[in-house]
Amino acid sequence: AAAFALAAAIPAHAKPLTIGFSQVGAESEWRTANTASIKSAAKQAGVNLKFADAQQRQENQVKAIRSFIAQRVDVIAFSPVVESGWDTVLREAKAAKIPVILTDRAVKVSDPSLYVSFIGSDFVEEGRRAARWLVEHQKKNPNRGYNIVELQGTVGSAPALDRKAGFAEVIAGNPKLKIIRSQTGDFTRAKGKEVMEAFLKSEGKNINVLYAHNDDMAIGAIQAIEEAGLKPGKDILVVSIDGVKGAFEAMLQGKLNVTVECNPLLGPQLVQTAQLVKAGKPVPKRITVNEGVFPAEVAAKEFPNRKY
Ligand code: GYE
Repeated sequence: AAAFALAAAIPAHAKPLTIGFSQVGAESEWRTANTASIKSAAKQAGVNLKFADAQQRQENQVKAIRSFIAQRVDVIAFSPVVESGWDTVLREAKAAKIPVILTDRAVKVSDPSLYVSFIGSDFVEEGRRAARWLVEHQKKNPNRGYNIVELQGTVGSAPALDRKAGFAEVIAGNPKLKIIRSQTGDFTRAKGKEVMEAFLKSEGKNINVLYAHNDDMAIGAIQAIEEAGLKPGKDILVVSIDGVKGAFEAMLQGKLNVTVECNPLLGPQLVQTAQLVKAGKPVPKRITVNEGVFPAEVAAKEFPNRKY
């Protein structure tokens, strides 16, 4: 936070900063809020933002980054759709002396100097928080076992890998909590519904809990559960991540049990970090975001405060 105070020291009359930003896509409510936050923060700060939507494809992001290099933008920022496969293009950016800021999702690279900063949530912790809610719930019904189906996010993405790992870590060693099926729903409502339909077909009433890596997949799955004649939130507990408005609405209807917050409003931090980098000031290598957990019981009270 201390580093951000310096942003005010950057003269307003300096040549406007150009940021090239490659977004993952428009796959979820979270993503829509994230895009809006970045666009409005750039506008407010008088930043020239070149925005490219990758439609969830790494090859489109690589192309966008190469085009930002060719245009000689001041700073490249992107939310990497998957974790691996970035070394080559990031080396090209480094050779062109254009600093790279990661937002939202992390990368696995051999050389950490290929990016200056990563601004985003701790996805492993989010997975742990989701599982901790379930562990607490199970304690109230200690003799019962819970069969869990898991809807994973985009294959190879940091939030899917980390949310899976964090959840697994907390339920490990608890024989009452068992993941019986796990498949990707690509972070979308449509896929979440489709995969949940398949889970219900093969497992039927064996399913006690749905753990979805994001709210959109949970909302799609809730539809599938209802169409199968079961009550989401009761016959099948539903646990998900993000904390978008749609999740709060589902909680108010008793169809979702808990959402773990993942804050998409990263725009102001991104713009400030880019300004500091451009001014040659030091920035933290890792910038995290403060987040909460919202069980259904607090949904009515919290709903009016939600910004996304
Ligand atoms: O949880 C999901 C989105 O990367 C944290 O991507 C983000 C995730 C978010 O599609 O809804």
